[in-house]
Amino acid sequence: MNSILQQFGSQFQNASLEPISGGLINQTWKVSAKGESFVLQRINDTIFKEPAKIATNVRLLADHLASIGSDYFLVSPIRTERGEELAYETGKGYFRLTPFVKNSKTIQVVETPEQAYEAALQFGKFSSTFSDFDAKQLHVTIPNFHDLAYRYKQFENALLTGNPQRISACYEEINQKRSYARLVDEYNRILRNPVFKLRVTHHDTKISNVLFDLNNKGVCVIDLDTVMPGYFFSDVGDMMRTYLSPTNEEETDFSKIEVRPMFYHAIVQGYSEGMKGALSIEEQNSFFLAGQILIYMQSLRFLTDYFNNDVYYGAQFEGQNLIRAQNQLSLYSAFVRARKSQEI
Ligand code: GN1
Ligand code: MG
Repeated sequence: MNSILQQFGSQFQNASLEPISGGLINQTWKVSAKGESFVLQRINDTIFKEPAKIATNVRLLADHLASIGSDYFLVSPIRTERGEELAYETGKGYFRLTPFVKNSKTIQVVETPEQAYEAALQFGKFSSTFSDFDAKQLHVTIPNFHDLAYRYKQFENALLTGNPQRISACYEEINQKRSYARLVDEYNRILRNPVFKLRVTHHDTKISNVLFDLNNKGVCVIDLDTVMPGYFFSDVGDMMRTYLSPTNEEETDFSKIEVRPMFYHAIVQGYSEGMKGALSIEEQNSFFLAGQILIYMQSLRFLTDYFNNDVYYGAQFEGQNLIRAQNQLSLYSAFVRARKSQEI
């Protein structure tokens, strides 16, 4: 990676790199150079087909903050010596460098409702900070990313064109997915209803995308690759999907999957506060639906990828994406059970 780092200046000559694990899509390293720390990320350009759009989006947001004199903390990329927001090298791809925010940390698992509250507050603040910015100005970095109708179509297509052995062994999962297809109608209903507003939306609200300070207060959100015009259900729903259970999508022992009601209420409270009254009544009444849509969508995406021979998410072992899909279905059931018993 050293030739990439050189593009950012001679101070990186003897830089050391340490991989940071986490995401399924991009690769990330912590870089130390001359006593300072940075984060280097290789953008997966099979998935983000036009990485320059990400950089443009971050610049548009930063310009907007400057124009309104906001002190909102947006982690912007460091430019190369040639003034570019991305370093590129044939065969290696696109890289971005950002400062490592001092005295900050990330967490991998949500252990307390306070953490869920802090994160939700940050994601709410992020959207509400840009309430005077026309979200439609942002580039769409991944087309149809959280479009449930499109994801459902991809799933039905995979049933026609995917791996026949894998498909024929998944009779039950396929039926389950189809039995929840009414969520696609609910999703379409949201899109048609103007009380659900198009806003600057993060689209990847997992806990490791929030920086915390050393007193465990949220500082800001990071990983702005999927910041696009979107709807509240994406950010709220993905928090439900990733904060409610102490397990994540890799858990193979489904008996450990549970929905922790206090964490649900912490998300609702934190996000509502962060949005500073911008949510419509209908949006406020749709927190549960947001969770349903996102959990279901992720399960569909994993199963679709399993049928498509793991081309999108990859797999470290045979059947990994099937397990992820089943895990998310099991989370979906726990989520609905918690609602029925009025815990959430
Ligand atoms: C991907 O790479 P990561 O973990 O930030 C995916 C999300 C999924 C998530 C599931 C661009 O995010 O939509 O929810 O995996 N991002 C993309 O773990 O597809
Ligand atoms: Mg991400």
